Amino acid sequence: MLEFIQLLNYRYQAILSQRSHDVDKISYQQRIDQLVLTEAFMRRGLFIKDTTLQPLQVSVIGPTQAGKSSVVNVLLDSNLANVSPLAGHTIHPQGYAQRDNLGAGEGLQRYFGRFQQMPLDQMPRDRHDCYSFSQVDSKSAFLPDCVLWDTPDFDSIDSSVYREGVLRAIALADMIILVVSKEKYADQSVWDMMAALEALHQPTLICLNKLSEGSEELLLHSLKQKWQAVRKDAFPEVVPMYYQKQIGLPLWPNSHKEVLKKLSNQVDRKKQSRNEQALVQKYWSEWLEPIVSEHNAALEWQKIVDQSIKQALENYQRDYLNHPHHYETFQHALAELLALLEIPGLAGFLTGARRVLTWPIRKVMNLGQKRLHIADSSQELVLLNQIAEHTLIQLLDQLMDKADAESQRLWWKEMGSLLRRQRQDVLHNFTQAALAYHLAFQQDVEKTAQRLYHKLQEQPLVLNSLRATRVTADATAIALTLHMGGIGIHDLVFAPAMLTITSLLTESAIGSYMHKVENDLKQQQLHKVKQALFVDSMGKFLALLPEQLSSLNHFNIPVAQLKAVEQQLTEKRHGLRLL
Ligand SMILES: Nc1nc2c(ncn2[C@@H]2O[C@H](COP(=O)(O)OP(=O)(O)OP(=O)(O)O)[C@@H](O)[C@H]2O)c(=O)[nH]1
Ligand SMILES: [Mg+2]
Repeated sequence: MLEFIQLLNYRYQAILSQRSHDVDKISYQQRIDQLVLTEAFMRRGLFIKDTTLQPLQVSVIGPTQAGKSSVVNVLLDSNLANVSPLAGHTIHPQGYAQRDNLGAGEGLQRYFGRFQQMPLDQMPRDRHDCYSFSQVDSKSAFLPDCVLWDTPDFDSIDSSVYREGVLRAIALADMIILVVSKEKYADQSVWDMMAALEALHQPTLICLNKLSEGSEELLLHSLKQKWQAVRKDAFPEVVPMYYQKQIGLPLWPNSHKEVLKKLSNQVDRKKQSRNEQALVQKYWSEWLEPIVSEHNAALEWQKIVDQSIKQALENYQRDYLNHPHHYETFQHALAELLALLEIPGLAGFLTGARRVLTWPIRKVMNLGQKRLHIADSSQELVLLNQIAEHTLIQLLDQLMDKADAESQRLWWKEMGSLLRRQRQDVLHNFTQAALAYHLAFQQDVEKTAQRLYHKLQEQPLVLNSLRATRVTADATAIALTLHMGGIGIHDLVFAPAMLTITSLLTESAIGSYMHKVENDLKQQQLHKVKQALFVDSMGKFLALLPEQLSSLNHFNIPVAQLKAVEQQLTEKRHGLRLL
């Protein structure tokens, strides 16, 4: 699951950077934030599992200039956190562990991943992928044993560049201290953030900073309303803070000395994996919305492909198998039959050729060459290639229509250019597959001839009358010429002698058997053409086309992968940590 969240995050970021013109930037950015937060929260799951003696992690968060760094200094009784009147002063997560917490930094680097740990006094202002971790000498009167994190703001103009650091520092926390000032507490960014954090179930305290005498009660009331508008959990305790001009720091009131220690009793790390699962479920359908749209487009594409293939096969039947003039395969089988019959009168017609040929003819024919020659002159192959070309043209037209009219325009547009680019290759592969089918099918043709031959042998009358006619000898000569490459199959079909033989057989006692054999042959042919050419060759290529879409512009997450992850989400009731 963690890997899948990372993958989603990468894809969202890539797509946002490539296609900021045609996606809803704001919602994409929100989802990226949710993904970063969720990923970090899951990493926290690993962090607290690996290091069971981890001290509490407490993060001080809030809008810029609310006084976060000042509150950190007050709590630690130090001046380590840099305070400045310039907005966006703190730009890195900065952790402070109290003296007794030796080893408190253990596992932090793993948690922060690509963020680099740096000494506090060397934090670079031009890099945002770092954090610091320091030990503080003093022991706080207000804090339980913990690592206290000062964090960057999440609302200033520049905050988007260091937002990931903020989210990581937030997701790490067992407890949150939200610092707001009277100027900032009502900002939308504060309440958007607090709404997003509800699913993390972190016990929270609010510091209401920069208070002036007399404003406290009114602000408290308003603050509570704001909280209740975005969160269902109880309104947290609020620490009112007034400024101490002499020391330049706000004062933590003595009345609230124990508040953080008390709050730490509410921390329950055992609920971590359940909370992770709930967090993922909360956003799941929102994150997957564009992925599901891609899947729907792919399904629609598959329907279009299936329909085109169905149409192509109908054309093949209409223009070849069932076409009275074009269909030649069965005639070819008849020609093979005549060769099998070895008509005695043939010798006279083949005087020259007989000397060259050693009878029976089947033994001397170079089968491979014969087959190639037959394929060369095949009307069927010409027609199949035409149908393939026509099918691709129609598919391209449909892709263009979709790119003009539907949602997922870019998806359809890119599918169109992918297919256009590869059209020649598809056709080439189709032609090769058609040739291979055609050559292999000669075996079926020969088997058909055998079937007829055996039938004829059961019918000596028909056989004898066949042998007795001169026209049979003519037809056989033509059939042999076909074998020798002297004529093409199409000429054979129209040769008068062949036509006569065909009608002779059709009208004979084996006429209905002939029909049956012809129909069987057509069925086999249809089946093989469908499977080898339109399903295995063209169909497979077209079905896999969406997978070739660029992962920079599209999510390209296969349905099966999504299904597997979704199953994890519903099945693992004990949480995601195991995944
Ligand atoms: N008047 C008044 N000023 C305060 C108070 N607390 C902090 N300040 C001043 O407000 C300014 C900002 O304080 P910081 O603690 O740096 O605020 P921050 O939230 O860390 O700000 P960023 O790191 O920039 O996001 C500083 O000049 C502080 O001296 C307060 O309670 N009252
Ligand atoms: Mg600061």
